[in-house]
Amino acid sequence: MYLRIDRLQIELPRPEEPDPNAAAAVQELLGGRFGEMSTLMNYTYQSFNFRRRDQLKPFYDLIANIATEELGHIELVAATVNLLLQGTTEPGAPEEAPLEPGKDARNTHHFIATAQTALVANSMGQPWQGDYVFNSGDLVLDLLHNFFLECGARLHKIRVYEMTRNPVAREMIGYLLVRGGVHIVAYAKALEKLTGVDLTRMLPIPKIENAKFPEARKFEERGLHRTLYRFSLKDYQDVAKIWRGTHPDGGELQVVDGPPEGGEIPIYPDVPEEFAPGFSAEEIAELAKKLQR
Ligand code: MN3
Repeated sequence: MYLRIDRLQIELPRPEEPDPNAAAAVQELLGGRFGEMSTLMNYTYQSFNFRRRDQLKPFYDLIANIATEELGHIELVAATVNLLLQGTTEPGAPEEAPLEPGKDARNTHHFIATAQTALVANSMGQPWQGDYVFNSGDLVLDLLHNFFLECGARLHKIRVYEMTRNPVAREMIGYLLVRGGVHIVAYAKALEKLTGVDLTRMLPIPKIENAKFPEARKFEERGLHRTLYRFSLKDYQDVAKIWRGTHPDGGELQVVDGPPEGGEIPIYPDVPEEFAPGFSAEEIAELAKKLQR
């Protein structure tokens, strides 16, 4: 089962202006084949379906614990999409076509389907699909797939970074490059334990260091690339049997018992031209007063 903390894994900067086309590009990192929905659901189902947890617990703990971190990653990318879309349209009567800016935006679904918030879809609007989940039951093959998935995810993050200078998007990507880097090394270490093969010699894929990205570098300077968070009150302790020793780039690996401190979830304003959340500002204030009682 899950407990939930009402915070984002980092504090996101607030945008100075709307950037709906950056939001459309960022969708790839949420609902694309190599997006956070895919890492989340791959590790989640691999943990649900894991065989011989009694004997192979460190590998189970690693997959289950990383799955839980990924739940916070979809949350972070969704918040980024929402912030980038914020302010794209202004209130107005229907005959004034207040949603007209959405007509020429890359993703019209943001304006028609979700009232300018995140979709479970990629940058072209294609819905995330369950067959992005690979779970063969062969532990080495599943871990090898996860290593590949994280490297593909890294490539896509870097390409989206190269598509937008938006500081909100880049902050999120910088952080997730570092966290994805942890997961790449973690799956490589798990495979080394099982087979003796050192996959870290292939890294980085693609051949560019995280430190080349200022928004990733600052998180690495805080040691986050060497840190595995344990996302549980008491469980998944055996991650420390895999996440130990030195990082391929140097420095000691460490397990932190608990989540990152994180940042606040933004409060999204009402968007009357989208009829969301469906009450006027005065009615919302009135409701808030009533709910206080
Ligand atoms: Mn992730």
